[in-house]
Parts: sequence; C-alpha cells; structure tokens
Amino acid sequence: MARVVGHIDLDYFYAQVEEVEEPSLKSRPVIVCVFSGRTDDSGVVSTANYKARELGVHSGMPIALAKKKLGGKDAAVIKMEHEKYEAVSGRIMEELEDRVDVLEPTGIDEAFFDITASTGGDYSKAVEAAESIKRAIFERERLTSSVGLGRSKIIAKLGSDMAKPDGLKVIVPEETEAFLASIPVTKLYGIGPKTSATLSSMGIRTAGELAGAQPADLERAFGRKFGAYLVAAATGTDADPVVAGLEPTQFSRIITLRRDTREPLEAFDQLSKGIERVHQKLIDSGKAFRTVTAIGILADLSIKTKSRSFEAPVDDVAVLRDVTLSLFEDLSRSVARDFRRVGVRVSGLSAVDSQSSLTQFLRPAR
Ligand code: DGT
Ligand code: CA
Ligand code: CA
Repeated sequence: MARVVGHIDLDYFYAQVEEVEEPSLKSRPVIVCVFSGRTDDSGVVSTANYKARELGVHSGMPIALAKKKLGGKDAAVIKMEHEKYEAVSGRIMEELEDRVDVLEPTGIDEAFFDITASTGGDYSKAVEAAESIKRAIFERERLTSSVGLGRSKIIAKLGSDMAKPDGLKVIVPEETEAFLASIPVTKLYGIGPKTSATLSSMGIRTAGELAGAQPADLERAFGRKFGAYLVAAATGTDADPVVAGLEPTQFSRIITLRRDTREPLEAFDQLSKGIERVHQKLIDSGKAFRTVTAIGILADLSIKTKSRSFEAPVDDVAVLRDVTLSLFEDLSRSVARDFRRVGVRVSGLSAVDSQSSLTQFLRPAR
C-alpha cells in the first residue's frame, strides 16, 4: 500500500495571527518585526502578509529597507510577540494531533503527518481528511493553511509549497513521476546551492533529469549514501517515516551545593526547590512517574545514583519528596566522599489518568 503523507504549513503565520487579532489590518501591508533596539529601525522583518510581499518585502529583510519599500502604502509595522504565536501554534498542533495517525511538528507553523492507516491508503479519503483539517483550523483560529499530500515527505512538502496560500495539492502515487519531471532540483528537500551547482555542471536541473541520471555518476560525485538519497528524492521514493513528536521520557533537576557535604538532610534541603520544579513539569505535561532517581556528583565529578520504582504511576509531590530523601540516605551511606552537586530525576513517565490518585497509596516496590 502506498503511504499517505501530508505536510501542513500555515500561511504568513505571524502576520496572519496579527490580522486575526486586528481584522482592519487585512486591507493593509503588514510586517511583523524583530527590533534589535540599537536604533528605532534596527532589526529584521520576521514575516510579512501577502500585500507587503507584493511590494517586495520578505522575511529577513532589514526593517529600514522594508519601510522604504512600503513608504506611502499605509503599512502596519508590528512588533513580534513570540509567546502569542507559540500559544496559537500549540492549540493548532493539539487539533492536528487529534486528526491524524502520526504527527511530526517541524516548526512553529508546520508539521508532517501520516494518515496511511486511517485512510487505508485511499487518496480520496485523504483529501477529505486534509480538507477537514484545514476547515477545523480555520474555524478554531480563523487562520488559513496550505497542505500537500503524497507518498513521501519530500512530495508532501513540495505540495504544501505549491498550494500556498490556502490551498491543497494532492500528488497521487501514480502521478508522482510525472509531477516530479519538471520540478527544479533546487526545490527538493536536502538539495542546497552547492549540490545543485554540482548537478548543474552534470547537466541536471530538474528532478526528472536527476531520476534519469546514471547512479554510478551520482555516486562518484556525491558518494554512495547521498547519491542514493538524491535518486530517492528525485523519484519520490524517499522512505523517511513520519515520526511522532518526541514526548518527554524524564524530568530532572541538578543543583550545586553551597558547600560539599554528604549529609542527606542538607543535600535534600537545598534540592527542595528543584524537586518542586520537577513536580511542576509533571503537572504541566500531565505526567505521572514510576521511577525516582537520586543523583550525587562528587568532587571528582564521578556520578552516583540510587533509584526506586513503583508498581504503578505516582503523581504526588509528597511521595516524590519522601522517596528522594530516603534515596539520599542510601546514597550517602554508599559513598566515601562528599557530594558537590545533587539532583533528582523522575522517569517511567505516563499520562495521569483518573486512577492515579489511588496509586499514590501503593507501597514502593524495591
Ligand atoms: P508562508 O508560509 O510563505 O505563507 O509565510 P510564513 O510567514 O508562514 O513563513 P514560514 O512558514 O517560512 O515561517 C513561519 C514563521 O516563522 C513566520 O511567520 C515568521 C517566522 N520567520 C520566518 N522566517 C523568518 C526570519 O527570517 N526571521 C525571523 N525572525 N522570523 C522568521
Ligand atoms: Ca508558513
Ligand atoms: Ca513554515
């Protein structure tokens, strides 16, 4: 079965978020800027809406130059507020997470996704899924996005680029070869200026030409591994899987003691805030832990640890404190020197569920 891989990218993201917040901006050129603070205009354009792009403004352009291009056009110059875009991004990623089989965020406003299993490889179902994803994001955040669908990540990414703005580009597996034929190699993910210059010197400018090149010639110019990658990219057969965004597997906190000691209470007392921080991270991520590790780093930088695991996940900070203290008692008995730094780590993380409040009464399993 052919894979169904998608790539979604929000249109002129930061500037569009600003337009949603202040709809009167929609009729004007908008630039979102990172001010460096040296002079009033020093800094760069982070992004611009399409009205400003039509006037020649783009990401990374110095603000002063952008202002010159936008002079007399009633442009809006807005200060970038990263936290605001992060919050919107987080809500969109959650929405996406619910609607795809595997989600791999690759930036603040974009992600790969895999819907092979849920569509059974049926591209007409995939189109419906992609349309409903676009609709859901629009209904929830009033933001437009562009989506590409195809049998590999490279194809899906080409699709979302071509679909901009507010589009959906589907490259069904059977049409992949014809689709790629005239695509310039510079558009293929992983092919930078240096590679494309070498290819150009070999008379290769399009993916079609690259696909037809002699593997031996590519191998000679680029080595075996990268040569093989180029062929895969040019034929849309790159097998790179969509990998779920990494979930945290542990949280830890290590502090430097005010003076070297192996007194468990003293170490524990100074680590107290660190334990709270670790607990806060658990709360923020909705996780419970099964294993606690006390970490002691000695003056010679050697690391000693003691761990204890529970039979069921625990999310109680009192339990975390008790266990940490008793682990430090064990740990200090086992070392011949003082600790310089101490830490605590929780691992074996799992989502907190309705039963976890019961599990805090379970005794630790040694
Ligand atoms: P698009 O996708 O072409 O419709 O436009 P954008 O603005 O969404 O562009 P994209 O997807 O490359 O980047 C997403 C956001 O990342 C963009 O809204 C602002 C930020 N960004 C992009 N390029 C730059 C840059 O060169 N400097 C800074 N500071 N931020 C950037
Ligand atoms: Ca974007
Ligand atoms: Ca992007």
